[in-house]
Amino acid sequence: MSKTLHHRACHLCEAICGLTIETEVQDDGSTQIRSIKGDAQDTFSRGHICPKAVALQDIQSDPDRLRQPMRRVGTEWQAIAWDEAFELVAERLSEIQARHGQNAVAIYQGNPSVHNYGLMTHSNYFLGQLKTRNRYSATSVDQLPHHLTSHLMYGHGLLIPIPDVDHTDFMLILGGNPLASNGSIMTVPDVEKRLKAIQKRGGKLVVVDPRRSETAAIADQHVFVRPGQDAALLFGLLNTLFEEHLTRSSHLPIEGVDEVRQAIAGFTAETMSPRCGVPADTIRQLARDFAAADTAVCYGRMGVSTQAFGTLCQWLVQLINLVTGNLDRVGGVLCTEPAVDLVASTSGGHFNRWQSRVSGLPEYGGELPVSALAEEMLTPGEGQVRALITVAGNPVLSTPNGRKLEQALDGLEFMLSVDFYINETTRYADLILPPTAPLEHDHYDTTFNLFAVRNVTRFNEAVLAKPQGTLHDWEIFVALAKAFAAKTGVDLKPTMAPEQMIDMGLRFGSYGDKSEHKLSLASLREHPHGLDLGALKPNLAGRLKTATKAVQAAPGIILADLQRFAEQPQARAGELLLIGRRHVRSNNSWMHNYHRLVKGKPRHQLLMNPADLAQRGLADGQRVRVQSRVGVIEVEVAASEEMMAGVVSLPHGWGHARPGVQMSIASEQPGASANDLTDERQLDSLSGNAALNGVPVQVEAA
Ligand SMILES: Nc1nc2c(c(=O)[nH]1)N[C@H]1C(S)=C(S)[C@@H](COP(=O)(O)OP(=O)(O)OC[C@H]3O[C@@H](n4cnc5c(=O)[nH]c(N)nc54)[C@H](O)[C@@H]3O)O[C@H]1N2
Ligand SMILES: Nc1nc2c(c(=O)[nH]1)N[C@H]1C(S)=C(S)[C@@H](COP(=O)(O)OP(=O)(O)OC[C@H]3O[C@@H](n4cnc5c(=O)[nH]c(N)nc54)[C@H](O)[C@@H]3O)O[C@H]1N2
Ligand code: SF4
Ligand SMILES: [Mo]
Repeated sequence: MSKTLHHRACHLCEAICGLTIETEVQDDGSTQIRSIKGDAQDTFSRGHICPKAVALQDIQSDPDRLRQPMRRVGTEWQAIAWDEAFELVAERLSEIQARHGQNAVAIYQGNPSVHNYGLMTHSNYFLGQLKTRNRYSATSVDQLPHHLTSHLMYGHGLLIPIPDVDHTDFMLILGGNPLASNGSIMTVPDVEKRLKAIQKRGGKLVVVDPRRSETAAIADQHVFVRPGQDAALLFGLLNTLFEEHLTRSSHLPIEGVDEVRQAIAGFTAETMSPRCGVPADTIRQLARDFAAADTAVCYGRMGVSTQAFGTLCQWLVQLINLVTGNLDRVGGVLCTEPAVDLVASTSGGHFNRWQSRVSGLPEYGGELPVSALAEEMLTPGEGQVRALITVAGNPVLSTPNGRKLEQALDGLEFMLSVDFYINETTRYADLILPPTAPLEHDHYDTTFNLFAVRNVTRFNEAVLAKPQGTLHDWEIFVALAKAFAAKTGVDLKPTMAPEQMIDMGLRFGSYGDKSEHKLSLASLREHPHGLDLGALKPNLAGRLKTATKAVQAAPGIILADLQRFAEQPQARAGELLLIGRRHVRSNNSWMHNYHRLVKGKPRHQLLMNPADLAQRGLADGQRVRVQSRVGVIEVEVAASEEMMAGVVSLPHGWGHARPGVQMSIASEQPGASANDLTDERQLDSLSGNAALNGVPVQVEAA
């Protein structure tokens, strides 16, 4: 029996750790995975691995994972041939568009769409042909405020400055828990060691979070903040920097700083303190500490973008780095120079060119906010959505008011899912097309090299051969494109394989044919542990894509949003606010079907401060009813000193006890869905991003 060692990047989360995977050919000719370990020779991830990567072998062997197209007939699923499936899609979608117009077909693309490069290169080959304005994705339950802010300030939604974790002296994290998430919009494998290294070289780590998270627990300082009120804290910080003359000049061309200074003159630490629940002295001292550090980073993630003032938060984060001279500076925040550069090769994007039909929510980059999806299906009238395509997504569990979305899915004329599970969402599909599993296709990270804390690049071959009769995601989209073009009489331009596109991207990129590196697919193949292209360096001045080629510190639509912030009603006394959390053994909604990850004590309880429990006469471990405007769930409550009083925490992605879900292990430990409580009307109305954090709830004994 022959054994082989493979070197391969993990693309389950944003950290892109290098793995060493041993496979063995069995007597019957099949290949089995023997072990999955961190790759010590990857100079970026340095051997780091987390439990999810070990579960790649469970994804591979999971009997619940679909391996052939499945068509639903009533509540029954029947296998059908690929060609028949493609023909069915072309027939149904072209017919629905002919009857009801192009916008009658909606598209939702989930999170793995940006992790699986074949979906990045080819999903639009088919989806683009549909020419629908009803495009949605997980972006608007996640990082839309980051893109909008970069689009407005730097001229490109992907030009996002990344924390220079390895060189900074002071790191201020708001609403991110990299010890659980392994970093986000900050590709930083081995993050715990890197954060502790800041402290070892005499620097400081400060975490702002309504929960004393795993990251807060290792920090030098943890500040509790009232959920959804980080903008108040950030205004207080920025105002203090101006008022106490703690600013530093920048080498960058910048327009609008004085306008900002005037606009926020009233937002002092003292006036902001009651809103965010952080003492004014703490706010002022934090501003002084930040400004006094030689280099410093302010970083705000999930917890501060998925809230009512998500865009204000991301803008304020940028401004704090900017006015302290830490934007585009070693030890501050810096933009990457990736080998395949989506910033260079795409235009800066657009915002609010059209709006959603029912609620008038703004488009960004051709997508509408997913909070509008259910109402676009449920509200009759011209332009009503009648069909849906989901790609690598589970919006029933991951978007606000999942129960309303279920109702909407139930009424569709046709639904197609490209996914390998029959889960809470895909059970409504008429047809499921399953792609190959992660280790069965090759990988180049088009997305997360762009957000990495060093300039890195790597290409890896598939670890396992593609089983007979299966297709990669990209091949499914090519086949769909051909079937649809044939049906509608469209002339389809030829395409090439993802790896060929990457080869071109590499060779035309800044490390390509015209550089000393001469990177190409062939040269990356010779470096399966990845290539380090050096530390991030200042480059923003040359990369700005704004009309004036200057940083726009005071975009008009953001300044206009200050009014909404000033007028926000105060929280009601005694109200509990719901927030989310992540765990290192879980990955959004889809990795609960692997025994290795879910074994042991449940990790999906509602966490609540002991004082809040006592006040309601509740006990640790009891089952409780949690109610919001939109729904009610039952869940076990756990007393936790980690929680700020008045705040409860529930992870999303659970709630597998829905009828028809065919994920046997997940169904045994179902948990409840946080998004049966989150409210599709609670938004960062500027961007349309969902406000998943800070949802008012009542909790009582079940
Ligand atoms: N309350 C609350 N809600 C949240 C969040 C929160 O913090 N709190 N987080 C939000 C965030 S940040 C995100 S990104 C979203 C995620 O939301 P979604 O992207 O909608 O959901 P996932 O759970 O990532 O589901 C991924 C789906 O893709 C499938 N899949 C996995 N790999 C592949 C592949 O290679 N190809 C294909 N075709 N399918 C694949 C899986 O089977 C699964 O069905 O959830 C959001 N929702
Ligand atoms: N293990 C694991 N890793 C993952 C994922 C996963 O599901 N599991 N998902 C991946 C995805 S899609 C993403 S987008 C990233 C997200 O990565 P992160 O942004 O690091 O997300 P979380 O770990 O959810 O951390 C969010 C933190 O925000 C806090 N928070 C909630 N509300 C507020 C608030 O109002 N203000 C402040 N200041 N803090 C608040 C929460 O308590 C929590 O500690 O993680 C990725 N990595
Ligand atoms: S942290 Fe875990 S899931 Fe994320 S890339 Fe690394 S090994 Fe994979
Ligand atoms: Mo995400």
